[in-house]
Amino acid sequence: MNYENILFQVTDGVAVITLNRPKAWNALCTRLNTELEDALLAAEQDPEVRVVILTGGDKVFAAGADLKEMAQATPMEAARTSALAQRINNFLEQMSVPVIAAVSGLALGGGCELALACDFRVVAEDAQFGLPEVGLGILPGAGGTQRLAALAGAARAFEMVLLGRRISGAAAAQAGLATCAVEPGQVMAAALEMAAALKKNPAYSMALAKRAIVSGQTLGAGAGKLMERELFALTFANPDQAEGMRAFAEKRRPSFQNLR
Ligand code: DAK
Repeated sequence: MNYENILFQVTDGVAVITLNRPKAWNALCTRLNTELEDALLAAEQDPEVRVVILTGGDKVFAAGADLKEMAQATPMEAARTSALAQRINNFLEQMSVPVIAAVSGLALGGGCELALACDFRVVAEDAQFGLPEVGLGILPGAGGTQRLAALAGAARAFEMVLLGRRISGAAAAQAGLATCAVEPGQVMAAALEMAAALKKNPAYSMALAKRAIVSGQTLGAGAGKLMERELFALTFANPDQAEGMRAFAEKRRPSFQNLR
């Protein structure tokens, strides 16, 4: 697919996807979402890719769904675009590689929901997270109500969703909504540093550990623990389990194959 609204680059096992529609504050139009879904699939299918970083660049992460497009949509078009947005956010959780959102500037509405669907959020201290949908007569429809409450608690979710209050990147890190907040201008460097740390761990056990965490979040803790038990057993089907334990016994660094 020819990308017009995103940039996609893989370097040393790190796939960087950059939302790139600056004139519309990276508003998530259907074309952008279609390209994003395509790039995420490509990253998942590339065995060389170990980590995905999703960013909007230095100025803005994304100002939400494309309101101009949404305002004119027929009910059938609205159904298709909302299915696409939900597919993307669910796929981010289902990917076998860790996904880091690198957030500078505004992450509003669907942009905030997109960041919340990633596994890590490395954010600028002065970034702004907000869910203004209720003020527009709709509500966050791409999983935001659930993911926000799970990450930062129902009290914060009520405040941000019903009152439409924005919070800064620094406050988001304190509230558990972001993984860490760094100085503006240092976001991509911090995300790449995190990617390098993730790459040291074997791909398959990270993939299964991610699946166990997400299963508990989506199915409940009881089902999550059952999944965890089965997934734990599955790690023994991958050569990196034997290598990790052999390296420990031999007091050396493991040399993982990273099959996933
Ligand atoms: N959509 C379309 N265009 C946008 C946009 C957006 N969200 N945000 C900005 N733009 C466009 C502006 O229309 C303007 O275009 P031109 O007039 O130049 O053609 C250009 O970007 C520059 O914007 P401004 O002139 O407004 O610039 P300012 O610096 O004054 O303000 C701003 C920037 C980002 C603060 C402001 O534009 C703004 O407040 N934008 C809207 C933010 C917002 O309300 N976002 C939430 C949208 S609702 C669902 C999935 C997802 C969703 C719902 C359901 N399902 C799966 C069911 C998500 C909903 C949302 O995200």
